[in-house]
Amino acid sequence: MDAADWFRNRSYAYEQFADLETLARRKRDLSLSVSLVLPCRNVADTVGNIVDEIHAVNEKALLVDQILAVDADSEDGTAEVAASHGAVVYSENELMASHGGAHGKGDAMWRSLSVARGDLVMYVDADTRDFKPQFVYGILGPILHVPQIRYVKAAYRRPFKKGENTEPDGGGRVTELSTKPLFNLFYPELTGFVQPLAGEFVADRDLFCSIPFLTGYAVETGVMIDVLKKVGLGAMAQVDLGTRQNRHQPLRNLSRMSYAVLRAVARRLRQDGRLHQVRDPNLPDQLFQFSDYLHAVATPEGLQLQEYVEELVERPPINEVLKVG
Ligand SMILES: Nc1nc2c(ncn2[C@@H]2O[C@H](COP(=O)(O)OP(=O)(O)OP(=O)(O)O)[C@@H](O)[C@H]2O)c(=O)[nH]1
Ligand SMILES: [Mg+2]
Repeated sequence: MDAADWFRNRSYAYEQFADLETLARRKRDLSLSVSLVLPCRNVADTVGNIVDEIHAVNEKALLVDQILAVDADSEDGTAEVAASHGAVVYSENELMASHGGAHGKGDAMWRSLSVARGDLVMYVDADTRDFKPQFVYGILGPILHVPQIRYVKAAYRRPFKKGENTEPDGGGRVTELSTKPLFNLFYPELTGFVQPLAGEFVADRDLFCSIPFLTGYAVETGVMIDVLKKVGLGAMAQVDLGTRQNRHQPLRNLSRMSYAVLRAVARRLRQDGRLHQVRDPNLPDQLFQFSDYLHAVATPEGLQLQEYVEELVERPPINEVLKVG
């Protein structure tokens, strides 16, 4: 299965799973429980509403059995807010404490597996401002309904808000400028993902417990590559959730976040021996024969996989050309 086939067969829309009763029945029939993990660092302003929305979904149909907030000992009262709305709160530093202090987001997610009891574990970023019910049921839809699927990633449009102005697709700068180009070059199987860095994704706990987790902001990149290696592209899926608005970080912070993504890819490339298989459409013997740049995007009309031909011509040193002529 190449990326284009995968995109056609494994992209879903949340509306397909909006019948919560059916989804909950399916979950009961399969005897599956679900843990939802919220990695939290200074999200007192958003986490309460997110936990409320999860409870609201549960009142319609029981989809989430355990709501965990794993907090970076935030100073803004995140832990108190999350607890008062009914999440079970852990400090990231008290979990797996023998491993020392936690190293950022990825470590918090890894440590949460020591207390997440669910057969399915779902991670959800806690800085979403416009959290909607489909962030819960949409992501669970494909993994509950399609037996081959073991990992589901969120897809959405990401508006960029500055003051009064909103750019509908201006968010997700690290994704667009680092992750997608890197995947095109080194992990072309993954180019069909619209939001490869989305913090909203689910898998069975056995899968998460059998792969390494990179710490900090390298976690999503590492999990994508390691899940691909473990279960193959056919067991992965994405679901369009509409739009997602979150807090924006300053460009300067994104430089370091990009570096984390690059390091994750570089480390796996070396381990996988893929450096010698770099996908360059101008060279023969390609692993994947599709056009040069695959760009997966979310649009008001749904998810699209756009293809661009990017010429990269290498001119010889001009001395060599001029002296012949
Ligand atoms: N426990 C814990 N959570 C963290 C840490 N860093 C970030 N988070 C949480 O992880 C989620 C995503 O982190 P963000 O900093 O928003 O990173 P991002 O979503 O990749 O980046 P943006 O696109 O700029 O939002 C949020 O819920 C954060 O509060 C950390 O060190 N520890
Ligand atoms: Mg965020």
